[in-house]
Amino acid sequence: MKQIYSLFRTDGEVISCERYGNGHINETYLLATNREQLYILQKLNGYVFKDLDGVMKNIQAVTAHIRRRIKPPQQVLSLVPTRDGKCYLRGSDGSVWRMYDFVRGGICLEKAGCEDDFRHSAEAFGQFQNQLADFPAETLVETIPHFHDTPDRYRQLHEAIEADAAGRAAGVKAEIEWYLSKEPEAGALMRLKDAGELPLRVTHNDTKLNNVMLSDTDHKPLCVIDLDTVMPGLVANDYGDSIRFGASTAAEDEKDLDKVTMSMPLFTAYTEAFLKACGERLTQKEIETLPLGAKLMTLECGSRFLTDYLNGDKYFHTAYPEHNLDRCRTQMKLVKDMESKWDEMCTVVRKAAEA
Ligand code: ADP
Ligand code: GN1
Ligand code: MG
Repeated sequence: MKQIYSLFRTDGEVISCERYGNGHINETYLLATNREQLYILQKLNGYVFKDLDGVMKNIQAVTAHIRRRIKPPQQVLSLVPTRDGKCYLRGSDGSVWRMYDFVRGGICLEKAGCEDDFRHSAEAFGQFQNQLADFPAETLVETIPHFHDTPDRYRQLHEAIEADAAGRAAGVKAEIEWYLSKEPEAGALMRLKDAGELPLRVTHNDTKLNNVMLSDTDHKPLCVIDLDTVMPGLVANDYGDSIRFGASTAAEDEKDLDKVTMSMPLFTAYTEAFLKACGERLTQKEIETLPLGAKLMTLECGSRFLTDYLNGDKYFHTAYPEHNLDRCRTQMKLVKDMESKWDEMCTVVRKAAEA
């Protein structure tokens, strides 16, 4: 690692370098220097992102745009240049490495400790969308084509079932059958987008709770991170992915499905804060389709976990062989729970929009 980090302009000499965080995609390291500076070093995932130059170009442009709009204590990710003045490093093997200043005074939560924490994450993502509302969307590289095209995710699931590359399909017949039974519902948001009924906006597209940093003192929003997937997208998907991960009463990989439900108090807290943060800009149709975003993002993510399980765990980082399967099962349980709470979810959204 030394030959990598020594090529960046750190303040002081690096004295430790350890694997860090719980991201499923990049390789993340925390570095400390003898001048008490902390840095985040990341090896970008070249399997997931085919255009790594494009990813970095987007991040430079988006962070520069946000930097002009934030007020302290809010922060934005800040890239550390390489010694020859570039914003990332390309290794001789083609790998791409980047370094960020460590966001000081912040914490990343894996689970909302209380409704207020989740409320604050909603404010952060709502504000993030406002900050990018006047960003020239056409200049963004589509870092993962069809990222939240749920019918296309189903196409990939069909391919994975057909290929059965890891020989796992026979063992997960029930899961395959359930996901396929939901396929007719998968295209609802894409159809509205294609019909021009939902606008494309600059969205984050990966709005998990651990992709936002809150202040370590009062847990107020501090900094939105993980900007690799900032692209034109649907508001319902940003909202929905937050609900999928953060309103669950259990971890994404919980084995005991009895523990996995969608918490209505957390759902309500997020909805109220999100609509307050960006509500005025949203169309009536966008607001109406927020519950659909929650359900379809959960269905889509679950189908991606199942696809990756069938493909032999090529995409998401896994800690054990059944990891993607456990994740796919929690998403099934969450979708079912959302279906049982559907009317209540729609009422909460309607009331929050009227408030
Ligand atoms: P992945 O795409 O793999 O999820 P992230 O960019 O989200 O990668 O980083 C993984 C984790 O590293 C985050 O969840 C967060 O805990 C931590 N992290 C990333 N960037 C920073 C930063 N600039 N300051 C502090 N922590 C960070
Ligand atoms: C990945 O990078 P991370 O861990 O924040 C994934 C998301 C999934 C999520 C599931 C680029 O997010 O789309 O929803 O895992 N990111 C990418 O936890 O595929
Ligand atoms: Mg992340």
